[in-house]
Amino acid sequence: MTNFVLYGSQASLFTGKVRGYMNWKGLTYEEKAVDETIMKTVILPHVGWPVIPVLQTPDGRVVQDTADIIAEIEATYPEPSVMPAGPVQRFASLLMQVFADQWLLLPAMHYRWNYNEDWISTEFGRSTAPDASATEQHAIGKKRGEKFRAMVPLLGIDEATIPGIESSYEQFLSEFSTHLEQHDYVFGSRPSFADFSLLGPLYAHLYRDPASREVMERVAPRVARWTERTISGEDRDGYLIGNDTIPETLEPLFRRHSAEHLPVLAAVNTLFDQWSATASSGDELPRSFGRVPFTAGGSEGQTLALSFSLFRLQAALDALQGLSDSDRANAEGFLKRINAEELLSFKIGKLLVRKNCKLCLA
Ligand SMILES: N[C@@H](CCC(=O)N[C@@H](CS)C(=O)NCC(=O)O)C(=O)O
Repeated sequence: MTNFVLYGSQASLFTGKVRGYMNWKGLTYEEKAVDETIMKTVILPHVGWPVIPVLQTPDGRVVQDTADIIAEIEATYPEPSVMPAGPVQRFASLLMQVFADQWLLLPAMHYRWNYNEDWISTEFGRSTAPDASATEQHAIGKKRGEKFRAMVPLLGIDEATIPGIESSYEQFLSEFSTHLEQHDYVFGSRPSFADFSLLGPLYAHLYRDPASREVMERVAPRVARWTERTISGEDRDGYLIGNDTIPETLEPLFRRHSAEHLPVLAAVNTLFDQWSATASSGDELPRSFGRVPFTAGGSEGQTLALSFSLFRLQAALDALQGLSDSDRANAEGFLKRINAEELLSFKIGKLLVRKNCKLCLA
C-alpha cells in the first residue's frame, strides 16, 4: 500500500515510539538501520544533524521528530485516529508525552548505561558493522555509544540519585501495572498516542535491554506484556473510553510527573526567559540551559535543563489553552487531582518552533 522508509534502530528510544505506532496503523514500511552511508546520504543532508528516527514519505519528503512523523501520517491516514476523541484526553495524552519523552528518559538512560553497557555496546556495533566479530562490534559500539554514555552524569544520574531514580521507576511500574489491570492500554482496549509515547522509554531501554527487562518482569510483568503488544501494533479495532474520561488509575502516574518533572520544567522555563531576553526571532536554542535541581524517589540532584522539554510542554499547553469553557472545567478538575494546577497559568514566554529540524524562537 505504501513505501515509507523508517530510518532508525532497534536500540533507539524514539524509533520504538514510531515503530509501534506505524505497526498499529497497519502501514507497510521498510525500516533501515542507520549506518555511516545512510547518515551521510540521508540524515545529515536532510536533517542537518545526526539524529533518529527519520521518516521518508512515499513522495520522498524527509520528516524528523516523532511528533511530526506521527502528525504527518495521521494527516494522510486519519483512521483509526491515534488521538482520543475527547479534548481533555488529548491534552492528557500530550502531557503523557512530556512525561515519557522527557522524564522517563532518566530511568531509561540509567538502566541502559549502568546495567547493560557491555550488551548495548555490542548491539550498537552489530547494527553498524554486522559482519565484524563480536569483539570488534563491542569496540565499535563502545565508541558509537560514547556520546549517549556521556549524557548519564549530565542528566544527574549518579551515586546520590540512583536509589531515588530506581525507587521512582519501580513505583511507576507498579502504578502503570495497576492501571493495566483495568484497561489493556492507557485509554481503553486499543492503544493511542499516550501508549506510543510511553513505548519510547519502555521498549528499547527498559524492556529490550536484558538487565532492564529483568526489573520489568520482576516488578510489573503486566507492563512487559503491554510493551510487547504495543510495539507489535496489536489491537487496532478496540475502543477508547468515552465521555472525555481520564481513568482514575492513571492519576498516580500523572501525580508522579507533577511531583518530579513539573518543578524541573518551571526551572527550565526561568532559564529560558533569561536566555530569550537577549535572543532574537529565528535564533536557535541551545540544547540545554545548564542544570537545574530535581528530586526523584526522595533523592536530590541536578539534571540538564533541556530546551526541548519546553517544546513538548508547549504542545500540551496549547491543547489546554484551546479548550472550550466546559472542557476547561473538566481539565481543571483533572489538573487539581494530579497536583498540576500550576499548568493553568504556566506561560512559556516566547513561542518555540522547529525550523530545519532545529528548535528556534518563532
Ligand atoms: N525529539 C526527537 C528526539 C530524537 C532523539 O533524541 N533520538 C536519539 C536516538 S533515540 C538521537 O538520535 N539522539 C542524538 C542526539 O540527541 O544527539 C524525536 O522525538 O524524534
